[in-house]
Amino acid sequence: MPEAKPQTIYLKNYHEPEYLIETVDLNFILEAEYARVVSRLTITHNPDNKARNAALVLLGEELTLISIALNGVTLTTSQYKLNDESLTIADVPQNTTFTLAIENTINPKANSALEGLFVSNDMLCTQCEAQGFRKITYFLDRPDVMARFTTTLIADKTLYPVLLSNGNKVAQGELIDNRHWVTWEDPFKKPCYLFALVAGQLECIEDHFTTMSGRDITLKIFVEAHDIDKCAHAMQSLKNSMRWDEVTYGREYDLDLYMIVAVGHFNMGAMENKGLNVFNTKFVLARPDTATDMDYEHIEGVIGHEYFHNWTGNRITCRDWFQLSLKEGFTVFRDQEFTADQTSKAVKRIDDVNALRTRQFAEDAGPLAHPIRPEAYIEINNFYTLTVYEKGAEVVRMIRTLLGTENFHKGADLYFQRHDGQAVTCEHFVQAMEDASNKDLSQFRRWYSQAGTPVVKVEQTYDAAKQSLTLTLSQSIPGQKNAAVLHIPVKVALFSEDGTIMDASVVDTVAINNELTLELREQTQDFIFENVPGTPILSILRGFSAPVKLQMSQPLTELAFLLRHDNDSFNRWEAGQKLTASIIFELIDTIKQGKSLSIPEILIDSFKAILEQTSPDLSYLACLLSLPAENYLAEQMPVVDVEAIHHARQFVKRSLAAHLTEQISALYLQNHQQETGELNSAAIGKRRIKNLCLDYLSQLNTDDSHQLAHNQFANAKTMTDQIAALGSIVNSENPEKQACLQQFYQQWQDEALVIDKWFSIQASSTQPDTFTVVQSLLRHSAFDLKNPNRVRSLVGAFSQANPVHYHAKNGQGYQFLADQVIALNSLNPQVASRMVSALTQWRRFDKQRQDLMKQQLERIINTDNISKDVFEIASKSLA
Ligand code: TYR
Repeated sequence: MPEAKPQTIYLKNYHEPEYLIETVDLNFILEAEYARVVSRLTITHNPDNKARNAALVLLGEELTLISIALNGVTLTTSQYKLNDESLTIADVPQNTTFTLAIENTINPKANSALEGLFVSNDMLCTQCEAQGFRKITYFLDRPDVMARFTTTLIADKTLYPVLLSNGNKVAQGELIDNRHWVTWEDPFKKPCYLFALVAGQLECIEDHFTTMSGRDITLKIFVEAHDIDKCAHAMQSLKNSMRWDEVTYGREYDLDLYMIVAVGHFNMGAMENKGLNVFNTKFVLARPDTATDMDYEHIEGVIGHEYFHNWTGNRITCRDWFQLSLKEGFTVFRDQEFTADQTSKAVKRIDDVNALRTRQFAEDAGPLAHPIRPEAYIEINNFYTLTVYEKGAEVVRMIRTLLGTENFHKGADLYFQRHDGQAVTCEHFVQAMEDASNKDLSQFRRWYSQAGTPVVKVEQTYDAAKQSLTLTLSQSIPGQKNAAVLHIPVKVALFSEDGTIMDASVVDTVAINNELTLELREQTQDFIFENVPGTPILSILRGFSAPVKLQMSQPLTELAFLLRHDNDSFNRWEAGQKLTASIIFELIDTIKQGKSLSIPEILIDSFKAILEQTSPDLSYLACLLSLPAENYLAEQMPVVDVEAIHHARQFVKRSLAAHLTEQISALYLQNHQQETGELNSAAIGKRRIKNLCLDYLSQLNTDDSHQLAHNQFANAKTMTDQIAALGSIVNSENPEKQACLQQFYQQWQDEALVIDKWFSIQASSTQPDTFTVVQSLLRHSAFDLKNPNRVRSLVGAFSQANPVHYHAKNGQGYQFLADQVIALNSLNPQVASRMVSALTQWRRFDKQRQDLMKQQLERIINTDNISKDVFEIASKSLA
């Protein structure tokens, strides 16, 4: 247990700040093991807060205080109170602005939590969201206190030739003793979580962007010297993002300089600090031979995400951390649409829904379920969740669906116009959408306060005499007491047997190209379709129009029909997923009865038809040919049977490969022959489908399939091809396995991000020796518990992407994970608590596994000095 019982913070207790900070003048003397901070604040009593004479409470953690002066007069120790979390000054002026000068020191090198000021390789950098600024100096560390920052950095010229902070560089100079200084000024008010500084030996690439109003912006990407040849894609992505936000949302960049710095040690993906984004190297560095096509796509997506935050997050920020989805949900929605426009809309939607359904749905059904606007937290870092981000984005998407694109953009414009420069709430966002469109969103607002994934049950009755179809939709949220009745947009189309769409209508419902958006607002509601000439085949929840689970029975023949004919790219894919999933579930039953397995013709025929099809979007065809993930299948079982899922799914994969070897091989060759290593979407599509074919073929474990994988590995022009081949080799009985792994390591030992792949491919292997391999990788000289990317690539991959081995019956996987969590707890609580997530779903498993997982959770909770982060996740999951 932690020493004092961790406190819970509630949304209902929000109150306005008593004091406001107008300006912040920061002065840093930087060394790796010792940084001195002088902070001069101008402070006023907040006129909006009626309480007078409140003490001034500044938050600060892990700081060594040297001195405080109020209006130039040094305070004696009796004039303030200091504890582990705050500095309180009881008596401060109420009617005038006053200044406070605080001097303190910190030790960046000792900071393995990577929050506040820390060291990555040899550079110094900061991470302040959510509450890291208080580890730099004493402050009103809350997002509704917005101030203007000026920052001066002083450091050794040789060790730290580059000194960066937010805004514009306004002055610089040299000092004696080989030191230099730079002053940065950020003209925009911002909350302290958007503060950043970076100091180090960095190289940069530079480019320019002309904004829609003709302003010239300098763009710079800073990296360590040996990475300078891997920045071009990030730069292009930044320019694409800037243009896209102008064209799509009419938003222009506001400073003259935009900087991105890539750091090797980072807890999350990236951070949108004003004018100075700090990125995990994973989302910046790319060269065709070191990064996969997916890496390229993710880099563009994350660069876009952080860039879009400049308006949705920085210019307009959150009033308090409960409103996190205000900036993150909206910004994820924006980056999803950006990527969709840059790549394939169909594939992007499928990838996003896949991620949502396998991971967010599990979170929303488990002990840590929370609404996209949570009501309570112990540690806010635990609420950077899939729910706040991904479900938050789905909620924004539903608003667009309900309002229509045009009204949605009017709403966005109104939101920007009303709230620029403010710290606001989710309610302000919905209000702007409502005001701009006149659409009543009162019931829709419940999505912000209701946790859990709704189940929508679908029943249909066709009346041939009346030529009408009655669709009965009912909603419920399993596991949530007194669940609210939500306002759910359900897009529907009806198909005739000949594959054409029917021209049916529903009263008061607009149809666009014969697609209707039904608005489900009741617990149970009938929708009557008129003008339905024959029994229709229903395509429902098109485009995944709401984050819900559908409950309906649809015969395999109808699913196969939709897989052939649906003109909604999402639902066409979805039909294939449902078809395959129901076959896998039947096989699971067969396994349990101990009978022998066989694969139905309908699946082989459907796959054969897709394999023989041509399409300009090969990435999409690859999605159609992909089986549902094990985690997604697990989501749908009352008691997860990891082994049966794995075996049934593998059986399907192997059988398809065996029955369709000829077609799959042909498709492979056809798309492999002219591999040029290009990065356009046609070339990416070819690689995606080709590597899927390779994966199928390697299930056959024949000499031919081994040879094919090995050839691709040895001659690969891109990392996409090399790692796909290595994956196939590692997951089969390929005799070249050890040699390839060794060769890959030799080839890439100096590229940290590639070595991460080397770890994770082994950690997620389904081969029988995986656990032993994982244990030995933990002792590998390249493994480092202090590097979050490395931890995720080994511990994360094993516990989150390797269900069969992680859930081994004897509990060794759970124990392994708990050991790592306990070791990480004192080094990096944020990463430790993320790793606990693989234990939180224990209720989903059989009794024996439940007990083993609970034991490990209890062991974790009883660790000495358990962090708030880990304590909150572990204790809530046992409650
Ligand atoms: N705001 C960041 C984003 O773009 C996420 C983030 C949060 C990054 C906390 C770091 C961190 O410590 O999503």
